Amino acid sequence: HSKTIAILVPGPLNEQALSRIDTQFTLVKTQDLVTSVVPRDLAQRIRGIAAIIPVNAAMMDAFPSLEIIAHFGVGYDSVDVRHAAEAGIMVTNTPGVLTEDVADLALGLLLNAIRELPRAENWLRSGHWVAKGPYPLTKMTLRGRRVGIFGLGRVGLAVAHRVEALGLPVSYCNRNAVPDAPYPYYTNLLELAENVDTLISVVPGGVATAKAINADVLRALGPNGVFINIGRGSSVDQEALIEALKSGIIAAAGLDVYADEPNVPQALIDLPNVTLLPHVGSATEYTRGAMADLCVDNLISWFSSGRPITAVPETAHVLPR
Ligand code: 8YV
Repeated sequence: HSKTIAILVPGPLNEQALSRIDTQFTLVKTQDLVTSVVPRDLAQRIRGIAAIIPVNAAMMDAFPSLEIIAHFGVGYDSVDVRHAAEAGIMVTNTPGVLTEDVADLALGLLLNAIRELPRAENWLRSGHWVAKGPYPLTKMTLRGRRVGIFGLGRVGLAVAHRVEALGLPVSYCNRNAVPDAPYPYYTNLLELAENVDTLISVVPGGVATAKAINADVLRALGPNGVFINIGRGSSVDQEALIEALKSGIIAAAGLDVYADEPNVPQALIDLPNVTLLPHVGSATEYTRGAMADLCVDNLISWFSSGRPITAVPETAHVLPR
């Protein structure tokens, strides 16, 4: 591929993705997307961006030859896709390759929250097993639970299959009913929450889902309620969640995503009935490698054939210049 094509990588990116971009294209690496750090003549030559960090309208406009933004990740709420579509800029993401690992993490959080696995392990590690005896019986169990899944996309479906294997009934809420999904469908999240005690959120970020999981939804889950989030922190009213966990409005939570990553409120960290992970849903070498390949393959495909592999729906119509 043409070394004349310059690809900007602002901020951190997977090593495998970086090295493949460097082999195929002219790699321009910067700390962040402050455009002033890219010399003017070089900025003119940037035809693609590969990034995890947010890309807004001003950043797109700063690169007059920009054709494609290859986002590293399936959720692309950090990219202003509306502006990209208007400006004729293709945006791609990395769906599919991370589905199973992310779905596995939902189960991990569910088991951690309900069976208190991190605390039980800590009991052993801190010598309590010897000194004080067995770990106390847990108040919660998975048995008898009804699970609601908010967002039945690729990952949501993979979570549903896992929950079925646990022997628990699944229902869901989604923008639209999913054809062939054998689970009861609710158009309304509050209604779903009223009919389950365990809610797993797998929705993307953005305005459509902003703070969708609010105080009312949490209250509807009830005092035995468990909330799991592997989607985006922006979909939760984090203050309401902290209050619900503090006051027993729900029983427990398991979180991989937060409102303002990597900042997790101390109030959340101080709570004993929440299990917290540092956004590791897709964080295996195996899956991150596959995401890296898909991210770079999108660039290669675009510049060699004018078609990306996994365009986001908002820019699927965009054609090469
Ligand atoms: C991140 C994710 O992209 O794919 C997503 O939407 O949230 C994660 O896989 C990943 O953390 C980027 O490094």
